[in-house]
Amino acid sequence: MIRIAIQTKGRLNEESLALMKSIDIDVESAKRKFLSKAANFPAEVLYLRDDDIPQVVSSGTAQLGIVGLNEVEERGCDVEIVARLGFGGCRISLAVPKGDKYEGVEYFNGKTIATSYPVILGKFLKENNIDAKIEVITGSVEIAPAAGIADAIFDIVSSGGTLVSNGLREVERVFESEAVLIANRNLGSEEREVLDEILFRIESERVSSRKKYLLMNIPKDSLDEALTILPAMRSPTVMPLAAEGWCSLHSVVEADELWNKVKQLKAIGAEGILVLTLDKIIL
Ligand code: PRT
Ligand code: ZN
Repeated sequence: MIRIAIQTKGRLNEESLALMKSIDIDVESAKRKFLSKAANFPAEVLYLRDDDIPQVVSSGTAQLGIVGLNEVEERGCDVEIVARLGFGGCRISLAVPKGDKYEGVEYFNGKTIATSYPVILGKFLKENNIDAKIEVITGSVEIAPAAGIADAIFDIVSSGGTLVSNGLREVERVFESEAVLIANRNLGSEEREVLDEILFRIESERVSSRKKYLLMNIPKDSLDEALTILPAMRSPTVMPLAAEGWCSLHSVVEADELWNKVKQLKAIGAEGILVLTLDKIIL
């Protein structure tokens, strides 16, 4: 049995649960229980605030966790980052009032910067030899300059809309983040096996989401050409059709090449082209 810490509510909750579902680990949402055992997998989910997840995983109260890389870095907890999950993308940036002249990081010398990420900011300032005061605020950092609490801010940016609506300008992108799967450093062999199974399923899911399954009828005369257009995982499947001179061709293609392939196949006489979404690809 492995315990996975997931955010109770907030920006990462929904996609963390969607990820669990996509790899067929069925757990109940946090609305019902703070600890939910999967019906069909040796795992249970522990719902927590994201701030607590790195610590809980590093101490071993949970063996795994899904959390923003920014939280892992800020808490400085010793955990293994086992997978980047491709959602919750954001950055932590320095922003200044939009009217201020900004010519480089020296701007921040002698300034006060409001943030909820003092550790990451402190490291950046040290690396750049900047002597600035860090004012720690836990919420609504973006209002600090207008409220006279600070000269600038260091905060999470995603679309940039919050900065614009608060009259601020992003000047330094300091830390790139996304949701990551973290693991305790001292997993037992059984826990490691469950983690490997989870990683295997995540990878299968990732591979299948980038591919499409393609079926079509094609004149036998065009088959050789079709096979050069469609390099499948090993080779495409070709089946005879009752209609004389035709066969059915099945293949897997990269989703971002789909329309280009379809165009080429139509040009050599393919008909009745079906495009299917793949649920899983087990390589
Ligand atoms: O309650 P709990 O402590 O669990 O949650 P929380 O309120 O601390 O965190 P939450 O749910 O807001 O964010 C969880 C994680 O999502 C963060 O640690 C990041 O890893 C990630 N993430 C991705 C974001 C954003 N995008 C984001 N845009 N976290 C916060 N924001 C906020 C940001 O603070 C700012 O106020 O959104 C605003 C900026 O957004 P834009 O789009 O206007 O630039
Ligand atoms: Zn939080």
